[in-house]
Amino acid sequence: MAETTNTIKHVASPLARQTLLDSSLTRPVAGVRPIRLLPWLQVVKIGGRAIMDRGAQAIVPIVEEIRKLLPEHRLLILTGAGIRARHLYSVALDLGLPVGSLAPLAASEAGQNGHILASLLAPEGVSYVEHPTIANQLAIHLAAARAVVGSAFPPYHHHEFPGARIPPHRADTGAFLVADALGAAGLTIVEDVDGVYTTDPNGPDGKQAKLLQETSAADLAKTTGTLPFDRALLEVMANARHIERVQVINGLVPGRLTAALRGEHVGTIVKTGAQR
Ligand code: GWN
Ligand code: ATP
Repeated sequence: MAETTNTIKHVASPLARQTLLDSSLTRPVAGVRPIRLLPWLQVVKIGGRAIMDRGAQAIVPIVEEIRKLLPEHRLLILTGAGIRARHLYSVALDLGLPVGSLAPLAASEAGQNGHILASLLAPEGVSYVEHPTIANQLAIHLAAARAVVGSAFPPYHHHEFPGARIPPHRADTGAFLVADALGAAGLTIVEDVDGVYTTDPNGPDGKQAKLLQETSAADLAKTTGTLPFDRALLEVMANARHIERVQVINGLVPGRLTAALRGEHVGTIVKTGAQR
């Protein structure tokens, strides 16, 4: 056999020879906190049903408020899907479509709301940016503009978890996932109620509903009632790496978003599992 000179450079890697399935082995390498990609970014999730579906009466004031906030903050504004997705779910479920088919259909409604919002902020240099742009080119867009708008839905598509027929990871979860992955300064969830209550304030027991000033993902996970955001968000919050708290606020009250972005406590603060 011909003699060969082996010139391959062996790069030492502590994970090269071991299984990725044993966390006690991977922890020394994978257990460190990831860097913050955009530590100055504020992420704002605008409710599809809570704000966008109400049309001009709710959208115009929030657009005015965002416009005034632009000199103070650099924003990733993400929109939820709203009522059109609810209609879509009922038609598609009636036809027997699987959750992986429903997820992108509902996501497209979140995108439509984003396009609407971005159009109104266009004079300020704000544009709608696509999912791949959020993934790879957010920094350049935010170097050119104070804010961009995108869809809050995560682009899971046919990779959506099959545990339920309605996609469990919707706009609130998508907004949190991207905020935490970017190591953003904060996430504010804009609803049509003052925050998280002990029970749905618009439900049959609404009179007994009490506003929670502060709570945690761990405490909410022990409850079984409804929440003003996706329940799957609690599980994602438990494993957060950067975002330590999320504030849920009422976007129908002028000034609440401005105050929340200035760090004031004007809604419900939900603590996550992320530690300093
Ligand atoms: O279409 O409004 O992005 O930003 O989940 O995928 O269903 O897509 O399947 O860049 O990739 O409808 O076309 O649509 O909302 O998601 O986008 O206009 O491949 O800019 O083409 O990850 O916007 O859209 O719906 O967000 O949430 O072309 Mo839309 Mo959404 Mo646009 Mo996006 Mo999905 Mo793309 Mo995507 Mo699809
Ligand atoms: P999307 O962005 O997905 O379209 P959204 O966030 O705009 O949706 P909903 O998903 O309807 O809107 O969530 C807000 C609603 O949640 C409130 O109007 C309220 O009636 C309801 N809700 C249910 N349970 C609670 C709770 N425990 N506390 C506060 N609100 C609750």
